[in-house]
Amino acid sequence: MSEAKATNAAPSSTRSLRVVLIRPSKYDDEGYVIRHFRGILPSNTLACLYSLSVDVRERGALGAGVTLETELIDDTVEKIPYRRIIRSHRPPYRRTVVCLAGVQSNQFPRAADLARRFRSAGLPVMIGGFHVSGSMALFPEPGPEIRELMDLGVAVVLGEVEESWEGLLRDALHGQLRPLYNFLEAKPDLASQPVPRIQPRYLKRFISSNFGTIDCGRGCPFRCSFCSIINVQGHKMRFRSVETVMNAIRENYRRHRIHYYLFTDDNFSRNGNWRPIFEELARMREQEGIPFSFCMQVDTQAFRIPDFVRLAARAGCSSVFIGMESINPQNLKSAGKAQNKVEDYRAMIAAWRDAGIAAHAAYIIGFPHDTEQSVAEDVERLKNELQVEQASFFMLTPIPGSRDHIQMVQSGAYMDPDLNKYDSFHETVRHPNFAPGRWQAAYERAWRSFYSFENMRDVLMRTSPENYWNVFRNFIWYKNSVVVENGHPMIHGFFRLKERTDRRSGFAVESRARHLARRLRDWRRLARAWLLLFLEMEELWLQTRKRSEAELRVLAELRKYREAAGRRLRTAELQIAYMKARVQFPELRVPSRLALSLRALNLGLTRRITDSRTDLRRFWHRTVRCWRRRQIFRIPPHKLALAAFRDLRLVLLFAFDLMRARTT
Ligand code: B12
Repeated sequence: MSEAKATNAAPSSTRSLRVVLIRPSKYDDEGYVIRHFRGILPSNTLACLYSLSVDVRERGALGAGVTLETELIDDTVEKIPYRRIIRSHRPPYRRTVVCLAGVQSNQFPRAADLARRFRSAGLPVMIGGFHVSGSMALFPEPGPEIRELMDLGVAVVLGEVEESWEGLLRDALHGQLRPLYNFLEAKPDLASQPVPRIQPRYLKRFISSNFGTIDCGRGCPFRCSFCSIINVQGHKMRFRSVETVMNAIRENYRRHRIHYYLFTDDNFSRNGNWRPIFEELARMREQEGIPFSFCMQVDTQAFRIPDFVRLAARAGCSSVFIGMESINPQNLKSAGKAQNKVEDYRAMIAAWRDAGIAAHAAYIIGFPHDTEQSVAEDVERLKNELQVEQASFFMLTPIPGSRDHIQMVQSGAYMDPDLNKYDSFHETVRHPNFAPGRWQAAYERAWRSFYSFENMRDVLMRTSPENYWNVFRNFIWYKNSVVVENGHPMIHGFFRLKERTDRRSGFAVESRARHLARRLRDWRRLARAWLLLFLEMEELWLQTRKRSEAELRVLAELRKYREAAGRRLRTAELQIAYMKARVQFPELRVPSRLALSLRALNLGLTRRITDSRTDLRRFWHRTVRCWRRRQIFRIPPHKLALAAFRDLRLVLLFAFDLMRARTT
C-alpha cells in the first residue's frame, strides 16, 4: 500500500490527535543543519499556528471526546525527537500529524528531508509557508520539488489558514488529508482571529526569554519586484483588532514578563490601526508602568505620516527596520520601488534619531547598477553621510513568488537549482557587473565595513543613553553572526551545534572519529573568534559607555580629592567621595557598606583604564613576545599579577553591565 493511501485509510474512530508543529531550519554548505544552542528570533509562524490549535481545542471543534495536543519544535534551536514523534502515532486511535511550518525557499530542502523521513514512517505530513505559497501564487502548476512531496503523500497547503485550520485538523484526524489545499484567494479577515500565542518553554531556547513576536497585520501596498509577500498576502492591508493585540500583549507581560516585541508586519506604518495601537501602548507604559518596547518594519515614507514617529517613540519603539534597499535611484527604479526617494533619506534618519529610535537599514546588494566599487562607496555613505545606526545586507535573490523570479524563469536565465541557497547570502544568479565570486566578496566586505570597530564606536557615541544597550546588544548579535558564524544575523544564533547523523540527503554521515576531528577544528576556530569578539566588544564598551550621573559625580569628587591631597587615595576616602555623590541623588538606593567599599575600590582602581584597554593590550602583547623568546625574566611578576587582576575585573564589570542591561 502506498504511503499516500496509508494516510487516507484511517477510520473515523480516532480519539486523539497530536499536532507536531516543526519550524525547519536550513542546511549549511556542508550539509549540516544550522542549529544553535540559543537562538535570537523566535518563530512567529509557530506561535501563530499554536494559537490556532489551542483555539480549536478550547472550542472542542473536533468533536466531543476528541483530545488535541500540540507540540512546538524549532529545528533551529533543538534536536528533532524523531523516534518519540513516530512512536506517538498509533492509528487508528491516536494519530500524529507533522506540520512543517512557515517553510521559506531556503528551508525547503531541509523540510523535504523531514517530510520524507516522517512519511516513510507512515505519519501524515502537511507543509505550508512562503515557498509553496509563493511558488504556486505565480505558477499554475506545482514545481518538481513540490510535486515530489505531493507524490509522497504530503499535503501541501497554500496561503493563510486562520479560517481553515480547524478543517485541516479534522481531515488529519480522519485520515483524509488531500494532496493540495489552496487558500490563496481566501485571505482571512484577521480582525477577530486568535493572536500568536507565546509558549514560555519555547522562549527559553532563545537568548532573551522576554522577547515575543506578533503580526498585527498582513499585506503590503507596494510593488517591489524582489518581494513575494505581495503575491501571497496581497496588496490589501488586513489587521488584527486593537483589542486583541493589546490583550495579548498585556497577557504575555502579566503571565510571562514578555515586554520586548518584534512586530513582524512587513510594513507597520501601513497598518490602519497604527494610531490606536501606539496610543494604547503609550498609555500602558505611562499609566501601568509596563516597560514595553518593540522593533517594527516600516517604509521610507513612514516618517512623513503625521504623528507616526512621535507616537511610535511614546509607544516604546526602540528601532525601525527600514526597507531602504539601495541608495542608487536607478536601482530603486529597476526594482519598482518608486516610493523610495534617496534625497529624503537624510531627513528620514534624522527624524527617527531625533525621536530616540535607532534606524536600521535593509540594504540589498546586486541590483543591476551595482558594481564592486559602487557597493563600497554606498556603504561608506550609509556610515558617514546617512549615519544609520544599523544595517542588514542581503544579496538580491529571485525568491519564488516574486516578480524577479517569474521573469527569470520566463527569460530562461540561469538560476541556481539549489533552493538551500535562496537565503540572501549566496549568489544564485549571474551578475554582469561582477566576476565570479566578486559579488559575494563585495557583500561580505559590506558587512565587515559597516560593523568595523570604528563605525560601531561612532554609532554608539551618537546613540541616546536610553537606546545604548539596545544598539550595543544588536552589535554583539550581528558581529557574532558575521565574524564568528560566518553567516547572516537573521539565521544565526549563538553557539553553533552540528548533529552528526542529521545530514542533508546526498551527504554521507561521517564516522564518529571524523566528526570529532571536524568539531575540534570548529571549536578551536570558534574559541579564538569568540575571544577576539569579546575583547572587541569590551573595548567598545569602555570607549563608549554612558556613565550614570552618580558615576560622573563620583569621578568629579575624586578629582577634587586627588588634587587636594596630591597622593594616592585610600579606600576610606573613596568611600566618602562615593557617599557624597550618592547624597546628591537621594532617589538612588544607597548600597550596603560592603557594596559601597567594593564600588569605591572599584572606581579607584579603574580610574586609569576606564576609557580603554589599550595599555593592557600592549602589556599582554609584550608579555607574549617575551614568553616566545624565552625571556620570561623580563616580565615583572607584580605587573603580571596586576594586569591579570585588572583584566579580570574589567571582564566582570563588562559582563555585569551587559547582564544588567539584558534584564532591564
Ligand atoms: C518575520 C520574518 C522573518 C523573521 C523570522 C522570525 C520570526 N520572528 O518569525 C526573520 C527576521 C528571522 C526572517 C529571516 C529571513 N527571512 Co523572513 N520574513 C519574515 C516576515 C516579515 C514575517 C513572517 C511572519 O511572521 N508572517 C506571519 C505568519 C503567520 O505567516 P506565514 O509564515 O506565512 O504562515 C501562515 C501561512 O503561510 C500558513 N502556514 C505556514 N506554515 C504552515 C504549515 C502548515 C502545515 C499549514 C497548514 C499552514 C502553514 O499559515 C500561517 C497562518 O496563516 C515574512 C513576510 C511575511 N509577511 O510573512 C518574511 C519572509 C518569510 N522572509 C523571507 C526571507 C527571504 C527571509 C530571509 C532568507 C532573508 C531575508 N530577506 O530576511 C531570512 C531567512 C530566515 C531563515 N532561514 O530562517 C521571505 C521568504 C520568501 C521565500 N519564498 O522564501 C519573506 C516572505 C519576505 C519576502 N521578502 O518575500 N524573516
